[in-house]
Amino acid sequence: MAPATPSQVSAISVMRLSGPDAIAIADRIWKGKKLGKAASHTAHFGTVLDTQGRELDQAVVTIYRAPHSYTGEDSVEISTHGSLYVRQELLQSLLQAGAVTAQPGEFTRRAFLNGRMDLTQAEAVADIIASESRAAHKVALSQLRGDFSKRLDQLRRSLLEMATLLELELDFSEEDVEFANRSKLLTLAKDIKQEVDRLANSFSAGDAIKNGITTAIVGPANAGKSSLLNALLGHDRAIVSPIAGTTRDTVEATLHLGDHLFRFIDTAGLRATSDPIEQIGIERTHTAGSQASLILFVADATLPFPAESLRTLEQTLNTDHPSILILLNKSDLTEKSPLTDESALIEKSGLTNNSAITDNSDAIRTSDHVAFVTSPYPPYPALTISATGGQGLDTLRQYLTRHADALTANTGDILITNARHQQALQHASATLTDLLTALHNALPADLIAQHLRATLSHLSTLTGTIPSTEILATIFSRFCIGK
Ligand SMILES: Nc1nc2c(ncn2[C@@H]2O[C@H](COP(=O)(O)OP(=O)(O)OP(=O)(O)O)[C@@H](O)[C@H]2O)c(=O)[nH]1
Ligand SMILES: [Mg+2]
Repeated sequence: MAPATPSQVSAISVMRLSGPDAIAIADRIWKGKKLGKAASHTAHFGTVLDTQGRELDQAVVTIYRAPHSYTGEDSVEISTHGSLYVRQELLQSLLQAGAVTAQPGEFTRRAFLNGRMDLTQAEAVADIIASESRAAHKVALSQLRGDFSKRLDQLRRSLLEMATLLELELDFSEEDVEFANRSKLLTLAKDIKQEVDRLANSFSAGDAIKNGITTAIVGPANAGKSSLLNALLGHDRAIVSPIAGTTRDTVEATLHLGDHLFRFIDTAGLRATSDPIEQIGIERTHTAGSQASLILFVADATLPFPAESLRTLEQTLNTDHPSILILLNKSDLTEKSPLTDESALIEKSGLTNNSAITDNSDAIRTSDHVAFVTSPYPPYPALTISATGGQGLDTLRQYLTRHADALTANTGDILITNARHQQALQHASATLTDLLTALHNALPADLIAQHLRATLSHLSTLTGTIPSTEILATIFSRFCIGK
């Protein structure tokens, strides 16, 4: 038993019971039609009683009979008025009537153990509850529907077929027959590895969708990074001052743009400093940059472009193709604003080295086309803005949305959003490499079968066909009580 709604004053409050005695226990605190006789999927109006048998509240009780319930067991949902007092008294009353309190995620855990859903679907339940944007919700819903499970099932089936043929061959090893055509096996294993790798690699996009697209705001001290964060958020989140070195530590804030959630990280300004605390801050700036999906490099447009800072930053990034957008800020102070300088407009070809903008440059430029200027540091595109005046910020928002769209568009139909899934897929990919090597070297059937079985076992941990208690404990402890 557990409350399914939060501990707050609300219109209604729902208490949930599941298990073979659920309906009998509900009957003990109920005045109304006998619930023990009620059919599955029926709702009943009546009165719930407190520990003394006094009327507590009017309520609607919904009955679900096994196996047609969320958990697969007999279940009862009691909806009362959303008073904290009623909720507490009802809890006591149900405890006295024989119910026990549920652990976090226990309902979903039982649903999994009773075969109502597999592990990836159970995890999707937690994701859908936590989803904060349309994109995150869409991925979680697809996983809950079983799209990922079905794809895994297809992969497992193909592998099982191969394994069966190999086992047959082992049974008839005396006769030197080859049931499993080796070149067919090789093609199949290659295809499966390709799909497993694609799924494992979709994690970076999936993670960005689920937890927000990490966007680091980096650049020299005093360039207006914190002002930009505040302007994007529409409120003063970070401290802004004319003193260089104002931001000492990273400041995080989330914002919805289009269908996506962004996680902005304002950082300490890059400059030579002897202050040990500021140095730590600058180290953190580099870390934030290397972990970001997109870097907004903010520079003061009234000063020479700080190419050296950008070069140093580039060296700390662990990718050869970072997504960096240069923002030339304080354009309101430049004598001849690049915003009006038509000759500074970049041609389409000037954008071709940056993947996120290449596909979208036309669309962005039509609405606010003068904001993009010749880049002081190709291949990264540059945009003139004014964090305090607001110029160029609409274009920046469009750029961000399009970056997010591009990030999530090319990843195929199924995305993974869970580090556990990525790890299992990476393990499966490693054993598939062993399998391919064994096939290439025409190794004996028993060795090939061994790699096949290892791959199958990694894929099985995903859906929980072979769950370990440790995995189950980790997954369900992340749930809220009552789910
Ligand atoms: N005129 C003008 N001033 C700006 C603009 N953006 C920021 N400023 C000013 O520049 C100064 C520094 O701004 P911050 O946002 O604190 O700069 P920062 O990059 O976060 O600086 P550090 O945290 O020290 O690295 C402040 O006085 C801001 O008001 C702008 O677009 N135009
Ligand atoms: Mg700052």
